[in-house]
Amino acid sequence: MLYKNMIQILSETKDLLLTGHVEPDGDSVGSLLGIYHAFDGKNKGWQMVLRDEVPENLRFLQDWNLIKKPSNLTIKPSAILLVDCSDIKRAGEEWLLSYYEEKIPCYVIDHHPSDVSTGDFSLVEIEAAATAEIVAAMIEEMGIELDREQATCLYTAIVSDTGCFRYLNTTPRSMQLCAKYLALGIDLEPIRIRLFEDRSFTNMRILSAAINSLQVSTDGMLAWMFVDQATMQKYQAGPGDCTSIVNFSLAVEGVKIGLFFEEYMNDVKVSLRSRRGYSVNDIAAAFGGGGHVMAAGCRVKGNLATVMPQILQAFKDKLK
Ligand SMILES: [Mn+2]
Repeated sequence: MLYKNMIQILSETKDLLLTGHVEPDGDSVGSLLGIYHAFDGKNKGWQMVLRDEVPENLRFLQDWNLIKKPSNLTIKPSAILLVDCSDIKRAGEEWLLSYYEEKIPCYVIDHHPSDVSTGDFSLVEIEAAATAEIVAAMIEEMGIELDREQATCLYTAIVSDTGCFRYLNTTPRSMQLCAKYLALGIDLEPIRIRLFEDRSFTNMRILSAAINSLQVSTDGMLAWMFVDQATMQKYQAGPGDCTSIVNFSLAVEGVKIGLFFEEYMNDVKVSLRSRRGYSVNDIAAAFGGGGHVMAAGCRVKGNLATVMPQILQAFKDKLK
C-alpha cells in the first residue's frame, strides 16, 4: 500500500527536488537516477541535487551529469524527496533549509534505521539491503520495464551497498533483482572495476601511509589506522582519495572493529567497520555521524590528537 501511495504522490508531483545524503555512494546516486528515470523526471521538471559531487567512479551511470549542485538548482521546488537519507541533516541541511522552511512537503525513501525523519510521507524499509531495492519494488508495482542503462543504475546501487553480495545485508531479494538486471545485458566488468578495484594513485599512497600507522589493541579486537593532515597535504588528498582504506584495518585476523582516521584542517573524518555481532553506528551517532550497524562514519571537530583518543576510548569501553 505504501508503494502505491508513494507512486501516486510522485506521479502527481511536478518540480520535485530530489536529493540524497552527503558524500554520495553507489546506492544514493543509483537510486536517485532510478527514481528520476522511472517517473520520467525530465518531463515533470524534476531536478536532482546533491551537496557533494558525484564520485568519479560513478560517472558511468546514465545521466549522472544531470545531478546538480545546490547553487545550480533552477526550479522553485514544490516538494522535496530524500533518497537513501531520511533527514535533511544527512543531506547537508544548510542548503536545503531555505526550501524546507517554505514548508513544502518532504518525502523519504530510505533503508537506514533512524530516529529522526524529516518526512511528511516516508517509505522506509530497514531490511532492504539498498534503497534501490525499494525503488525496484516501486518500479515493479508501476509495471515499468527497465532498459539496460536503468538496470545498470539499480544494479550498481545494490552491489554497492551489499559489497558485491558479501555483506550480511544481502538477501535473496538483492540477488533476484540483480539476476533480473543481469539478464538485461548489463556489463559487469566496468561496474566491478569501478566500484571495487580501481584506486587512484593518491589513494594507494594514502593507503600505504595508513598501513604504516596500523595499530591493534592488546586484546586484538580493535585495530586503527590514521593519516595526518601533513600527509594528506603532501599527497594533495581529500576525503575522496581515502575510499575503502578503512577495510584494511579489519583485515587483521581476529579484529572485530576497525577504524580509520583522516585529519583535515578543522576536523577528523572517522570511518568505522565491524564484524558480525559488533556495532559501530551507535558510537558514530554519539559523535554526530551515522550509517549502518557494521559500516558507519562521522566527522568530529578537532585534530588527531584530540579526536582519536576519545573514539578509541569509546570503543575500548564498549569492548570491555
Ligand atoms: Mn544505501
